Amino acid sequence: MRDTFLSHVRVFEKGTITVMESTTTCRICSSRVREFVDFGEQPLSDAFRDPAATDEEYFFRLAVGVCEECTMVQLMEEVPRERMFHEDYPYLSSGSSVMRAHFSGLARRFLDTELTGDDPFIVELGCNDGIMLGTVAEAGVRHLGVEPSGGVADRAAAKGVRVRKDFFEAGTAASVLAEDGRADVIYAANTLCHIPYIGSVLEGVDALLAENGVFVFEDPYWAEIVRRNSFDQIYDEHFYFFTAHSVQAMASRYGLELVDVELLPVHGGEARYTLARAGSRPVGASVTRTLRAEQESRLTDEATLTGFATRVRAIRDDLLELLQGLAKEGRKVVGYGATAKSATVLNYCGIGPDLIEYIADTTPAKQGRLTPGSHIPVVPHERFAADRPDHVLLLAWNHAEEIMANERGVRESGGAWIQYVPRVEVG
Ligand code: DWN
Ligand code: SAH
Repeated sequence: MRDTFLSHVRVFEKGTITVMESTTTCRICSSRVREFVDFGEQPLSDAFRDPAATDEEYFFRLAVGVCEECTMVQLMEEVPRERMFHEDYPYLSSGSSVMRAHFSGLARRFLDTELTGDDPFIVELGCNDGIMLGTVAEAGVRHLGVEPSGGVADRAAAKGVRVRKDFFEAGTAASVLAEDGRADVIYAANTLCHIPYIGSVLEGVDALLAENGVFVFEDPYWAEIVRRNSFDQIYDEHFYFFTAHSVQAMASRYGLELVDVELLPVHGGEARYTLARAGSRPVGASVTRTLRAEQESRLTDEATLTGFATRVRAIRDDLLELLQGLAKEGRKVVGYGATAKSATVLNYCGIGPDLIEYIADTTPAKQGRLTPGSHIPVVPHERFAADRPDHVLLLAWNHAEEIMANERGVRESGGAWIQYVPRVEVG
């Protein structure tokens, strides 16, 4: 059996072998991290491959552990950030109308409640294509997006958003402070959980945040991942899986306090945390309520975590059995949504082009490419609309309502959707 506390993993890079040591101590508090689920060797989730490429793919060991002290759930191993976030990072936040409404609504809320002073200033980490800051820019309010992925940052700039192409960390915060002064709001959606060096981010927040400012971030909520068995939220880019407990413990190490928690329906269940300087704002009832609920559901107890790992293995077996059965019957099975999440499902279950003919996706940078590791062709939506597949594996299940409404044709032509969270279902 693998020694989970002192594990080493081999990473093959273009013919040379690099030995990387896997994380064994908590990135927040340096205590011991206990591993509870292992998805094996996985590729970079957003590294959609040119079919003509001949270089070897990068793999790392995807496993998750929990800190025995501060309860932060985190990956055992870190992928270097430049491998994931670069000029060609393909994910476009604005690809979903539900998400566009979600973020413009939040921008308007910030404008009405937090950005009301003389010359307010908001900073967003990971602004992507400007899905949130576009509304702030339209309102003429001072803002800055900090976004390391050049291509998506350019799209934000084209919407009139002021962007700095950079990773946010303590050094970036110091330079933003020198140029623009303190921020009334620092915001990050689906980004803070992507940053293993979170201590540097929180030091940066401490330096940059106005005295009565707020640091607001939203990310997949660990309680929902456990409840829905949504194990595919676990992939290279998602390094942390927050709870109110772990966020509260983390905040207090940097002079910050958790003052509000809001549960969100998007992306399969997220939580939005608001931090303020300790003592600067009243702590809302939502904090106590969420902490109590987390305690009652024993979110990070051994039994909960082993139960989760067991259910994940069962989903893998059921999904594989279903797809193999359909292949034997000669059914036409395709996928929908070449998500980052799908890398975990496809590679963990061993699903390739023999079981899924192609995956339809609206993102131009993914089309014509192969999915990382599993090498399933990604095709434009038009091909999917013209075909009449028997079954469609919904890999973007977090957008199920939106997609199924747009793609009524699947059922109307006698086809069926396959879902795998919270369990394998066809219908
Ligand atoms: O945290 C992250 C989230 C916010 O976005 C990033 N690490 C990466 C990315 O994760 P993902 O790729 O799993 O996100 P989505 O939003 O589930 O991706 C949806 C995919 O489906 C996109 O490639 C676009 C595509 N899509 C489509 O083809 N038709 C989406 C919709 C709504 C559609 O109608
Ligand atoms: N906020 C968007 C994008 C999420 S994808 C949304 O919710 O849809 C994660 C984004 O974080 C990517 O665009 C990536 O380039 C960016 N990112 C990764 N590390 C970062 C860092 N250290 N600072 C700022 N952005 C970062």
